Amino acid sequence: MSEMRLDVVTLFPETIAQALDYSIMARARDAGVAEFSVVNPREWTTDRHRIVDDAPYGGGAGMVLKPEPLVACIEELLGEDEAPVVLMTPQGTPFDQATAHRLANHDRLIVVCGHYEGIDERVRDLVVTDEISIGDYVLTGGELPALVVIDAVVRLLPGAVGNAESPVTDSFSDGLVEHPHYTRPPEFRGLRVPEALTDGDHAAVRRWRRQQSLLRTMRVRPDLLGRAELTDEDRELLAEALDDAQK
Ligand code: JDK
Repeated sequence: MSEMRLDVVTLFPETIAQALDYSIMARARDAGVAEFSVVNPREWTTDRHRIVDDAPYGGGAGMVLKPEPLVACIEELLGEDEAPVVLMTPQGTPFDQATAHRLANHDRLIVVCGHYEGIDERVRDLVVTDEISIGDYVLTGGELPALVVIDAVVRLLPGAVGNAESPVTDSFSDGLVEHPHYTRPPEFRGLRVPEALTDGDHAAVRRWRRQQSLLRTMRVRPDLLGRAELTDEDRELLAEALDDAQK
């Protein structure tokens, strides 16, 4: 089990460094599961004014990140190693749990944040291996998306605090959203915990959870239900629930 090395390339290193100093990232670092470094491509500029951006060729609003400092920075980080170089961008492939698993299988990862209107296309051509979007909305930069990806990847690493068993039973690992959760008290403001969970019948608990998971997925994520591989029991549980709802 080897420690994963994660490098984050950003013009705003304090944002990333602060976030890395708490939650799962800090605990992973303390546990020797992951090692983080945050680098600023401005350090790789060679001009007196340390300029990282410029106006877009062809005109238009906003600034574009120049290729030289970014490529020099990423190439120095890589050295002779091979590692995914992930660019955060609204134009990327939608991030999902399967991508998190794939990235977690590498022993190194370089995440490039970007800012302004984007980066010079030649950075993509030369060093970027993956382009990832965390969703169809536009943020001001790649820093928050990078933290989302890093959090999702790091918690999958062997020895990461809290990953003892959860990744296997995680929502999405079977393509459905999770069933509802309850803890004490048995009644709160007139709302009772479902009897199936308190009767001590383990088979009933399992069936109830599966049924709730299927119902919820149908309600909030019909796209997932369409892709999920349902068993005959799943179909029966769903039919039964829909039947009950009719009454
Ligand atoms: C990295 C810069 C800000 C980029 C122009 C025009 C329609 C927007 C602002 N999932 C997700 N959301 N946002 C990001 C992300 C934004 C970033 C950067 C990631 C670096 N920005 C930005 C592009 C535009 N573009 C067409 C979409 C505006 C990732």
